[in-house]
Amino acid sequence: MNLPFDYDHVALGAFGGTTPTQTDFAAARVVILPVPLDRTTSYVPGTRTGPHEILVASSHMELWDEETETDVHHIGIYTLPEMEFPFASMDEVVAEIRRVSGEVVAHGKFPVVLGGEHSITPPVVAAVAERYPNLSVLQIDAHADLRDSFMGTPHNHACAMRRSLDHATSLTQVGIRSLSAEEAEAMPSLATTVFYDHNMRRDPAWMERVIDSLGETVYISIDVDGLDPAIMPSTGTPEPGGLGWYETLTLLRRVIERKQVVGCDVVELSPIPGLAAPNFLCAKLIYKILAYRFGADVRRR
Ligand SMILES: [Mn+2]
Repeated sequence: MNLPFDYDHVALGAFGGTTPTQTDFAAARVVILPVPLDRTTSYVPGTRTGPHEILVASSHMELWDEETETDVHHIGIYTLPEMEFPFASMDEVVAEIRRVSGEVVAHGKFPVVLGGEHSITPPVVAAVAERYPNLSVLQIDAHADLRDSFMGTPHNHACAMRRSLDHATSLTQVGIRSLSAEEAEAMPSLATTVFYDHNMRRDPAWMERVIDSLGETVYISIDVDGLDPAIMPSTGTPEPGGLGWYETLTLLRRVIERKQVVGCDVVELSPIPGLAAPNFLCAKLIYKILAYRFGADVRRR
């Protein structure tokens, strides 16, 4: 691996499989960063294998996207080896994720971070906000994740969005259907706009309101438990309700068309052995985001 920065983690396959020859880092527009962190999950563990299973599933995707009529992998998608953190404290883990994602962003790449638990998001948001000030975060999630600390640490996955707000200018939360009284009380004093799942069901204009709540520059964080567990059962803290597949795609496409989206993550996949569909959903979701974001650039070539 020939990288312009210091990187010492574990080797793995490439997003999209071997069909698109892995471009070199310098030529790639998109960099996939797999972060199999599974430290603070509170219910069902298993996010450690999430990035691996997304990459495996991605090697079985058709690379032609019929909706945008593009082969978006031509923009160059470079997959970094999995990050590993033996014996590191959460403070050290967070610092290393921030350092590496900062290098990716500093080289002008669009980062796609694969989780792993949601606590990987704040250091990525910190790194992205350093390059793009006034950053808005769009979070798709069942949970508010606004606790100031949980189970003795401010880096718990239940604090992911509270920590992200240390770096982002605003937060828009979509699909929320689980939070504590403490979080509900804190909300009015935080720079967040919340779209509760039950309200979205009664408001045909909710997507427009989401777009209106965002600034011009947006980072997207997708906790897969934001989706309906009927299509996404492979997650540690599932909640009934949530977004459907096409609803999710429509929202993402509209946001990407109207805003400057500068990076994203897909987190909290906790693969169930023998159940491929949710893993494949994650791979496809990422490829769709890239098709919406970079499809026009491929068509112009
Ligand atoms: Mn969640």
